[in-house]
Amino acid sequence: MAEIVAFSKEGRVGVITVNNPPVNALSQAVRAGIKAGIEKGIADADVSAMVIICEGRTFIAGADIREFGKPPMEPHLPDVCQFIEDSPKPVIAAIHGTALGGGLEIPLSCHFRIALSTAKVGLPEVKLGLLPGAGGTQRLPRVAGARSALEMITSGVPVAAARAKDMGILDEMVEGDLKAAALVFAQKVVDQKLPIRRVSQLKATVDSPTLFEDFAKANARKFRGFMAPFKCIEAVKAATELPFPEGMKKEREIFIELHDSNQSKAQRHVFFAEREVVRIPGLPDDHPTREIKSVGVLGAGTMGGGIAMCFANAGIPVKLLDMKQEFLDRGLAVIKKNYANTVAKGSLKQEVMDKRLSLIQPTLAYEDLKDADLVIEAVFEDMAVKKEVFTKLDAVCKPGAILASNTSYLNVDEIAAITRRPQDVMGMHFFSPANVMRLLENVRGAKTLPEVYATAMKVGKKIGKVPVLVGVCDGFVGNRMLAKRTRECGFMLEEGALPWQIDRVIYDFGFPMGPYQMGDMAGLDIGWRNRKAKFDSLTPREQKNNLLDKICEMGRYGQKTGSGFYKYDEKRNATPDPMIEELIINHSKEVGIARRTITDQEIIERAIYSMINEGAKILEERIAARPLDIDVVWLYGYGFPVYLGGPMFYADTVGLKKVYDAVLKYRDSVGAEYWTPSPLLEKLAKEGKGFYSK
Ligand code: T1G
Repeated sequence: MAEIVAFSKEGRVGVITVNNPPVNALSQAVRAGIKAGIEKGIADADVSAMVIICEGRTFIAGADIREFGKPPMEPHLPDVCQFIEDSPKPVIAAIHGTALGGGLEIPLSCHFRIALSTAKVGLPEVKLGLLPGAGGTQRLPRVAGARSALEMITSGVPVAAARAKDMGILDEMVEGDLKAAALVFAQKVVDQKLPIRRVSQLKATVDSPTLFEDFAKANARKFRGFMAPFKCIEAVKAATELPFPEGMKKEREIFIELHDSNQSKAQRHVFFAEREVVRIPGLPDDHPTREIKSVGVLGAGTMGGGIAMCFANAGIPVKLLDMKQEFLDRGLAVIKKNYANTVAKGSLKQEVMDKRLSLIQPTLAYEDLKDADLVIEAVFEDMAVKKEVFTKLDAVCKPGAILASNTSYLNVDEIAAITRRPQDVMGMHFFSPANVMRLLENVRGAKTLPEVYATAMKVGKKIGKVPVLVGVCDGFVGNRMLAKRTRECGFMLEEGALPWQIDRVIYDFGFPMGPYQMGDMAGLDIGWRNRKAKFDSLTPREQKNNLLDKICEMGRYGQKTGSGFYKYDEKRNATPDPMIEELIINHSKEVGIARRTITDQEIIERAIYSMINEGAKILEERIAARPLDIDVVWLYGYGFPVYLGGPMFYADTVGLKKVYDAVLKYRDSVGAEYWTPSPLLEKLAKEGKGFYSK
């Protein structure tokens, strides 16, 4: 086993090489190894300068996140950084790949920093609900200025080497052999007797007396609900006001506060959940999969067009089929407009847009799909139409082609059953807009082969999605839980709440917007159509709760018609509509419900705990294999606030006993047919456990 940190000498240069795959995370052994290497270099009279460099695909990518939550072990990273900076001999950091978090704090404590032009450097701790905890908030402002440091630290977005050099973070950008370049640089430092520059002794520049307040105000919306970004601002401000040692104390205080916070625990959970979710329990990571070299997409509408873009963006050729040329023309025009908008924003080059467009071939002929390795149908949400389409696909597509439906709730097993290849049929449920939303629910049918859904998981990742494997039921995971929230909010309107109160509470909880503003934006007619399709399966109370029907019957479909639950001005700004309030009050009278005050807490419990209870049932039925699958669905498909970790992680934070007691309360007040407690929730609550506690 190669040494995790090796010390070698090249002439008069001591080379400290880190080799801790996969990303050279700063585990205890790495921290101790770096410190030991610096000690050796200092002690060795033949060594005049030192280089810190890494093997593998990247320079250090940060502290070892797996160590968080465990008792910290010495040497602590801030102390290692200080030890490097105090070295009497110059230390040069040689960076490649992505030097992130502690992986940039180590170079900042070095006396010089060089990087390959392809490297990136960043301080992404804020994405974990933290702040750089080893001097990053104190040293970065001293080399790059307070404003650049604020932007980097509160966004967590890495910067490319060229930009980092302009900012003063890097001394030199190099090409080719990094180690050779580092040795040349080190020798130059020695030969030219370049003075040792300790960043902590520099002064952080502030380009405006109101920089920090202005920055907080300008980013208030973006940082809404999060603790860490505001704490980052506080720490950077300290770098401009306090001597370095006091600033470091301030940073340490804040780091510990954030580290112990529920928000950071949630965001660290999300970091690992997003990576774990693509692994299928019980299936080895290297389970055989089918190669997807070409794809067919049926339906050139909003969803089909977005799906086609996903594959073209990943360089996979797509045949886009529809029934009429005019549908294809319209679909391609929308795709072109989407790409053109991105080019106009400067985040896509024209030649890349042209290349991607060239990969999307429109066609009217099923015959053209005969060689496709995967075909995804995104036609009208009607079982008869789906069956007709799959019958044709089954006849045309080659053996081994995977046939997937983008249906958002129809029974995938019923679709598979009309083909001769049910083992190759599954659901691939994209979320609108498909070329933007990262969630992909891969629905495995009763007969779907593991090789088939393993392929869907792999290709989902390849096209930049966060794929979650789910089972067949009405609404799979996301929409099944959403239906409970929608029902409870509809009931609360009858009982005393108003749309704008519910929207405020759900928005303040952390969602991008509340259910009624969301409905107005998506178009109320979609929900209305779904309600009519399912009307016979609704309970009598749900059938009589016809507020949505009444609003749609007035032609009020939401933003696109200028009014829905809200009124909209020409800029689509929403205003509560007294007419809707009157309609709701009259409706309560019609259904004989005496209106009462509904508290914000009740709205949270009935909107969110109803989903948690349903999530527990989804786990019992093995529609989702793990609570993290449910969390990921809600984080990436519905905007569940990341600092709460997803509905199941949030439930653990609240405490399952509290959730369970609330479920019993609403079972008695709203009705057992809506609030039957999940046996799993009951069991865990009574055992004092959580969904995640072992
Ligand atoms: N610690 C532990 N494991 C890590 C890790 C880390 N920092 N980063 C990645 N991994 C694992 C990851 O779980 C996966 O494991 C494998 O490496 C490949 O990762 C004191 C406190 C570097 C851009 O936040 O952004 O420093 O699933 O699939 O897509 O101030 O990983 O294979 O078992 O993501 O090529 C700050 C987090 C830490 C960087 C590579 N640093 N990592 O992306 O591979 S806090 C970060 C990333 C800190 C100091 C503070 C990405 C990547 P497995 P991957 P990738």
